[in-house]
Amino acid sequence: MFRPVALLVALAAALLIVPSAVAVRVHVRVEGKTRTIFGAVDPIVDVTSPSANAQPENALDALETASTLGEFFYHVTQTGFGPYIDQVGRFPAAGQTGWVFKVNGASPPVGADQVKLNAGDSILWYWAQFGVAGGPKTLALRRSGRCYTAQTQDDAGKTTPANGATLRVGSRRGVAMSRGRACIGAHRGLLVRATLDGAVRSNALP
Ligand code: B12
Repeated sequence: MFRPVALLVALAAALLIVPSAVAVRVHVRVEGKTRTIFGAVDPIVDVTSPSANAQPENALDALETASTLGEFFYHVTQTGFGPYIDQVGRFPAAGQTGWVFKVNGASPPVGADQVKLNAGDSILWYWAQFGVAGGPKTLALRRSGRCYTAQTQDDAGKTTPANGATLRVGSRRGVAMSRGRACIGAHRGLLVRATLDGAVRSNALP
């Protein structure tokens, strides 16, 4: 039979070991300049930190995990602010374009390695072109029955109906959304997503 002290020691040892084996389960998507690079449907992936000392897992680890699962290239360079993702897939950051990320719809004001992840978070990495008005809004698509609602999200995560958005059903011709809403018929096997000029394409839904 275990003595209480031995039991406590065994428990403490177990707790010390667990973190290096445990992953955080989050949604990850990577939207490129012209197409989705990883996770159109915002899949759940198990993100682990490459180093037990660097836990908890962060938004850079999420990109690393997606890159492994999706076999796509990305590149990190060290800058005065810390590690900077200067390329994902084919396109390097240049001039007013580059790679940015959001967590749960909002753009963190710090580098990806500084943003710790919690289970259930949604991480979106995307190619962005910046102008005088700032960067592009992102699009979030939801479904209720046969109707879809698209909203734009700014860097603070504030949502507004995606006026002028188009609902795309597979590669079929798009359906104009009215105030970011449209209802469609059966489309078995095809994924649906929303697009809007100047905004990052939405997640895909069945
Ligand atoms: C232009 C710019 C960008 C462009 C860079 C385009 C390019 N060609 O590479 C884009 C829009 C892509 C960008 C992205 C981001 N940026 Co920025 N960016 C700037 C800005 C306005 C100017 C930088 C610059 O050109 N300096 C002049 C050149 C000569 O110096 P440089 O050292 O070579 O600059 C490079 C680095 O700064 C790097 N870089 C740019 N942003 C960031 C952010 C981080 C965390 C790191 C490590 C590096 C980095 O890109 C620059 C050009 O290659 C600064 C604000 C400022 N005044 O510094 C913010 C700034 C550096 N960015 C910031 C942030 C938070 C980000 C993002 C993390 C935002 C996000 N949530 O995604 C991302 C980076 C994500 C990633 N890819 O790893 C913060 C950093 C705060 C902090 N303490 O960490 C700053 C200070 C703005 C702010 N006040 O909030 N950024």
